[in-house]
Amino acid sequence: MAHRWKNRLTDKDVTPEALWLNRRALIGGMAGAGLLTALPKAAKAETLEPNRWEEITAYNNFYEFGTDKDDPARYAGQLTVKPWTVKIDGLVDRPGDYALEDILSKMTVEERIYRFRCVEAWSMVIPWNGFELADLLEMAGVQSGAKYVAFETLLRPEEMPGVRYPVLEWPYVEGLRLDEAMHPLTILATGIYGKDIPNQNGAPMRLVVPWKYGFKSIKSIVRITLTDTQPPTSWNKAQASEYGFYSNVNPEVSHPRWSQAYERKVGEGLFAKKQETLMFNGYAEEVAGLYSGMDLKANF
Ligand SMILES: Nc1nc2c(c(=O)[nH]1)N[C@H]1C(S)=C(S)[C@@H](COP(=O)(O)O)O[C@H]1N2
Ligand SMILES: [Mo]
Repeated sequence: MAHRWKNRLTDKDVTPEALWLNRRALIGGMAGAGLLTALPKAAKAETLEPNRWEEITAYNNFYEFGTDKDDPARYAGQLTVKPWTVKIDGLVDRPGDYALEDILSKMTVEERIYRFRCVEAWSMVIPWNGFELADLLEMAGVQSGAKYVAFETLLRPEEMPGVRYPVLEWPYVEGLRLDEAMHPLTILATGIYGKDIPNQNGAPMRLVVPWKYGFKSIKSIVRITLTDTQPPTSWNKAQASEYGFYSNVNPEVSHPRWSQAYERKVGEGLFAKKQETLMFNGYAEEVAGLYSGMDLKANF
């Protein structure tokens, strides 16, 4: 299917692969703000010693494999990603279990380049391979009553040591409004830097929504449900005052405990000048229209 979006970024903008591979170490040098510090106290106390949390905030991002800094890389290798099926259900004409191989045989998988925020404070430009979510939704036939799309990650305790701990409610879930889901910038990624996506990055298929904070990009998706009501999301369930449904990158709306107005480029070092975070992560031209008339401070 023809892509409807023109890339403005070039090869020169892409974060060198070596820097991407080492980003955990680079980012880990920074103390302080991070997503997981926001977890309810009860969850923290039950599962981890307090002195570990600084580390966790800076390093981890696939909690099904654990919250230690190198757990995802260490344990995600054991995840069985072939064969893989995605259940598409709810308000669709053709509900069912779709085999990823069948889906891919009908899609044009292209290398797309996005400017992408990681761990909510660092910017990178990542070349993802994937296809538009809209193409898959059209394959399933979206019914007229559908207003939202709900996503669910695999929950397979034998292969996911982290789900023993109630750091989040499992399975990990996310959601988009239907118009966000149908936007050409919203992709299902199956590759990165021209290779299969590594398990710890969400193999074999993860969402990428480049104008939203990183946690909206749900990994290892097994179910996509079209609904008429706004679906729950994992981070909103964990801490509603800090993580809203929309989670659009917005320098004007601070996280309750830290500013989100500035970011650093991965690889430029801790003492490099921070750059201003761009509205919608630099994609305002493409996506601002989706939110016209909405109060983005209330709908954060
Ligand atoms: N299923 C699942 N998806 C997830 C997460 C997770 O813990 N489980 N972490 C999210 C967070 S907080 C971030 S920042 C991104 C990180 O993606 P990356 O590892 O490709 O940088 O994945 C998101 N998707
Ligand atoms: Mo994150």
